[in-house]
Formats: sequence, C-alpha cells, structure tokens
Amino acid sequence: MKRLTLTRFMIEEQRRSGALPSELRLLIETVARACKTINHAIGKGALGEVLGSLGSENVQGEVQKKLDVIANELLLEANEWGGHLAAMASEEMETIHRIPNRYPKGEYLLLFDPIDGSSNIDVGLSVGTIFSVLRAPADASGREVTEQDFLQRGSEQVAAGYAIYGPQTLLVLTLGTGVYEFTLDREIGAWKMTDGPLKIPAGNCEFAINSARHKQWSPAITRYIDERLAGEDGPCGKDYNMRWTASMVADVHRILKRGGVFLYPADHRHANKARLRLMYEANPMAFLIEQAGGSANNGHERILDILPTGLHERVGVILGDREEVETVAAYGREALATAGS
Ligand code: FDP
Repeated sequence: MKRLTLTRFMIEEQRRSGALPSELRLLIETVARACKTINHAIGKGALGEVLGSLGSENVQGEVQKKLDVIANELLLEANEWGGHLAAMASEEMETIHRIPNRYPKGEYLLLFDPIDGSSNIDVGLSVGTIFSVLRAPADASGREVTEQDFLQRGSEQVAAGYAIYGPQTLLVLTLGTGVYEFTLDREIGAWKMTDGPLKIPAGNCEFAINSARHKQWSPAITRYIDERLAGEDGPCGKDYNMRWTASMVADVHRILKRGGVFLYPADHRHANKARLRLMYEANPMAFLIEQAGGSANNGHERILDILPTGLHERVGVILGDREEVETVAAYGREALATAGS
C-alpha cells in the first residue's frame, strides 16, 4: 500500500492551505529526525548503556535518567543550526536555550519534554517525546529572546505533537488542521502516514488516573471516579475500565485512538501543586486533543486559555472525551458553588 510520507504530507498541506510556512515545515522535519535518533538510542537499551540514572537532578528536583539527558542533547543539537528557531526550552533545562550567534536565527520557539514517562525507560515500556511550537513575539526580532517571550497561551501554538517509542515508533502531529499519525518505517527510515485525521471515539468507558494519589483529589474528582467505579449499579449505569501506563504520551495516544479520559488533577490539599508541566506537556497534548474533537481543562479552565507565569509551571490536567471532561468540570463548578454558598 502506498502511503504518504511526513515530508509529502507537509508539502501538500503547504500547497493546500498556504498556512504552513516552509520554515515551520523544515522545523517539524528536524524534530521528527531527532526523534528517529532518540528512538535508535532507546532501542539499544542496556546494550547501548543508556539505561539507569545519572545521579543528577533537573530543575524540577527529579532524578535525571541517562536517556533524559541524551534525548535533550539530541534535540538541542538537531535544532540549533537550521535557522528556524530563536530559542528552545525543555523540561531538562532551567532556563531557555538561545540559538548561538554563530547560527542564523528564525522566528519560532520550540519547547519539549525529551523523554516523557521516564519511569518506564528501565523496564522497557513505552516512553515518548512531546513538543510544542510557538512564534516568537513580533517585537523580539533584532533583540535577544527572553523567557518572557515563551509565556504565551497554549492557543498560540502553531504546531504540536509527540513521538512514542513503543511496539511501533509513531509520530503524532497537529499543525492546527487536524491530527495525523505517522509510523516510522524502520527499514527505510521514513515516517509514513498510518492514520488521520484522528477523531476521538465517543463513549468509551475508560479512564486513566493514578489512584494511589486519591488523597490529593478534590471532592469533584473523587465524585467522578467513585461514580465510575460503582459501574452498572451507580449513577452512570455502566461499567468502566481503568488504564494507567505512567507515561502521558502512551495514555494520550490510547485516548486519541480508542477514546476515554485522562486525569492528573492538581493536588487539592496544596494550592498550585500539580504534576504535569503546562508549557511542554499539557499545552501540546491539549492542542492535539482539541484538534481531534476532544476537550482539555485543569478542572475548571480550558488549558489552552491559561496564561503561563513560568516556563516550568505545573497544572492539573483532565483531557479526552469531550462529554467526560465536561462532566468533571461540571462537578468542579458544582463543588465550588456549594463551598461558596
Ligand atoms: P514522568 O515524570 O515519569 O516523565 O511527565 C510526567 C509523567 O511522567 C507523565 O508522563 C505520567 O503520566 C506521570 O508523570 C506519571 O506519574 P505517576 O508517577 O504519578 O504515575
């Protein structure tokens, strides 16, 4: 079967809509190429001596795995010299990485989580790379890009996606005109379209949450999960299934293909305490999910509407099937109203 390659898909998209600048297309090609190299490193596993921790911590206070650092370096190196970017930011770096003066600079900003789901690396389960592309503010040309320039709402993203290193290596991409899945043809090294435009199947009774954190849930989240656990005998009148891979990329991919809802709510007991990072985890995933007909909020506010206050800001995340996400938000609003009355 003849399949569209990523390159051809983007060139046709460029011709069709005229809204995909060559610079952005080349930037996506570069990110996709870096993901192939990361895939290669991951695939070697213990044979490549890439497993295990480094003993160092990243800016979030998390122990860095060797592959976190390797993948971060691969993405920086691949994207530094192409002339499409003004700067990059990553989960693994405290502050932004400006394009060195020896290279030409472009108008885009790239953010990434080089390895998402790191706890899965050493046990051979699926991990991924998440990325988000923003445009540098118009007034940034001719001056040094700052961290402040990155602090844009997720609705400003011009592209987002992830690679998933699992049984197959996949790239899932949105340029704001639908979501497309590409599978890496490992024999010839090309990304070939295998699905899209993706549309989240409605009505799949499946939720993904780390239930060990139930102490941290708000009354609204507890109510939502309890009702689903009650199954046929509860208010939902049907049985639900649960899945948790501890890799957001894998959980989100399952939802894009099969439906359901993903929840990593903020810690209800501590104001502003959440797990997932807004700018390079929640925003790109929210963009993909909305483009596939789903919904994404932090429990009460649309994720793509949040104005970030810091590069590594964390946020509660509820995303997936539009109806399920709306139910969680409605329970949240009800709980707020009751608390306020
Ligand atoms: P990780 O820190 O292992 O890279 O990015 C956060 C994340 O993975 C998500 O991919 C995943 O959904 C979550 O953390 C796993 O959290 P738990 O440890 O609570 O399972």
